[in-house]
Amino acid sequence: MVTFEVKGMTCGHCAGLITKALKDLDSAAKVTIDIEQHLVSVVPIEATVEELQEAIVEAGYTQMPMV
Ligand SMILES: [Cu+2]
Repeated sequence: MVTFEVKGMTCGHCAGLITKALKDLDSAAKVTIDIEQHLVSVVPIEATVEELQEAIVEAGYTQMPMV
């Protein structure tokens, strides 16, 4: 599992957009979102971490990978 901190994700609408972007990239991935903590956790099946990051950015959000 990889977790990203997504600064601009503030409501369910944002969470929905990000979930859709990630699922479009990797339909079998498991996506868990914590809006209050601005965290997006992904268990990717096919996508790389880099591709997941790109999908979040392309959806219009800036993100930082959590170490
Ligand atoms: Cu929002």
